[in-house]
Amino acid sequence: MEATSVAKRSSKANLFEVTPGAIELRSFIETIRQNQPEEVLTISREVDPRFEITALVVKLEQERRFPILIFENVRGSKFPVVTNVHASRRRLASAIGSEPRGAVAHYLQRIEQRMAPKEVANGPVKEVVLTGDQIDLRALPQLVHHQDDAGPYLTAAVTLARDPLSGRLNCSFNRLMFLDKTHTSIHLTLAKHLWEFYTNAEKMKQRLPVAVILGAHPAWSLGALNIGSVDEEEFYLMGSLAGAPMEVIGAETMDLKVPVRAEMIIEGEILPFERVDEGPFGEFTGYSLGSRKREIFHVKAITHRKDAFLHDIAVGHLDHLLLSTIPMEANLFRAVKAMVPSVKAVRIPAPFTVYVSIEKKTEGQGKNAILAVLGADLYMKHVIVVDHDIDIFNDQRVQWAVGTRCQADRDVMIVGNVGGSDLDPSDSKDGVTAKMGIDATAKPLLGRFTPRHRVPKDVFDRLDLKDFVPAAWLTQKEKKA
Ligand SMILES: Cc1cc2nc3c(=O)[nH]c(=O)nc-3n(C[C@H](O)[C@H](O)[C@H](O)COP(=O)(O)O)c2cc1C
Ligand SMILES: [Mn+2]
Repeated sequence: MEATSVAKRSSKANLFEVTPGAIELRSFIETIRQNQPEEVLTISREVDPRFEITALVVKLEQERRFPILIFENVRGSKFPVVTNVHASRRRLASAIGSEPRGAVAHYLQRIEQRMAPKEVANGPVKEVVLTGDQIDLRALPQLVHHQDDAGPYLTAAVTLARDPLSGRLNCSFNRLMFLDKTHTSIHLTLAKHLWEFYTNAEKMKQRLPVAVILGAHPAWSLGALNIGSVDEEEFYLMGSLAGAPMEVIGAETMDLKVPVRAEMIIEGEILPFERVDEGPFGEFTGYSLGSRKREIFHVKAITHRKDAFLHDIAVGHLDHLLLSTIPMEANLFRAVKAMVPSVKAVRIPAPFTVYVSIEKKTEGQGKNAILAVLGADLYMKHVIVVDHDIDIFNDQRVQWAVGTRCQADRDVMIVGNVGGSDLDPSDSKDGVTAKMGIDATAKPLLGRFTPRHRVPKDVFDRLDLKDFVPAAWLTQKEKKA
């Protein structure tokens, strides 16, 4: 395998044309390449978009390496492919100007303010404008990610749409399966915002115009994934998260303004009343699933940069999981804090699962935290709440708390027949699921719970191991460790 690390190139040899200081994905990658050259790997050898790109992500993952990957030569397409951009928490946090540990707090702080986009007269995403017969989606790299996938998919599609009733804007990620030159399917989770807009349009027998943004700066992607009220328009949080207004320009075929510094915009409409077989597809759950009749997206225009690349997300791998986790944790932290002001941390360790630590000050707050989580996120299914002395980044400590502070008949809440994710392989009811909360806080309060075993502090502080154990034994032990 001839893999050329861009680290070996001169620092002047930009991968793509970049505008210094511009908020755009390519400049973000270029900055990473200059500061941490080992985190950007350019592969010049031709790859088959069918499985090979994902296979290389998986092989690198097994070596515990998570670079941004740039595939210069993708069989069957003139567009290079960039993937794995979000596979490092440090990289993602840096996109919003944060350190990895403070990313959730920083995210919440930045989205407190909406930032209006700035309209500009022209920009790179309009360098090539394709309409009518010029449109051929098959010119794009046809990535098939996993073995049982129903076909090639776009996985880094950020959708922008307007509610035909309220006029509000929404952004989200939605997977698109290529169907033909001008059609894809689109996966709309039931009860999520784009589905809500779509059902409003369908009721009015209208098509729903959608602009698909490809090649989003990671701060925009984190903004698109913000979870909140349908009235919280993600479009106005993307600039806040990036720290500068998004530059936008009118779309060709619809009344929407799109980011000029994206790599590509696909404009189209979701058709009312029409459905097509979509899926199965290897998803964030780690399973291949989800074959259903789903909506159809009809493409009306494609605009892109002259030297555009196709942004892919290594679906079901770290690239995907880290990206969606930060906004979900931020939303849940905010939601729990509204009920339990002394919440300490929130972590999503596995699909549909969340750990929360709180400094419980009054009885019942463990269950308040559970209710807050289950009321604030469609996907979350299992919630474990622990006291603040438990490090929720350590699964073993969480299990210890469940084992020693929880009585199932008193502390476990189960609510059946609740809306959830239609991609949960354990349910057979297309997204209708059971939700469970485990209150593993000490009852009634940690301070009044059976004490932990401990040696008296004065004795502990007084003793020095060296006075009791031969020095040679101590060093020997250290060497082994
Ligand atoms: C890479 C990626 C792909 C996703 N694909 C879909 C999808 O196909 N359908 C969907 O409904 N949600 C998908 N999501 C999740 C939604 O984008 C996410 O729940 C979003 O917050 C929903 O927006 P809303 O709250 O405005 O409805 C995906 C998320 C990521 C990170
Ligand atoms: Mn929304």
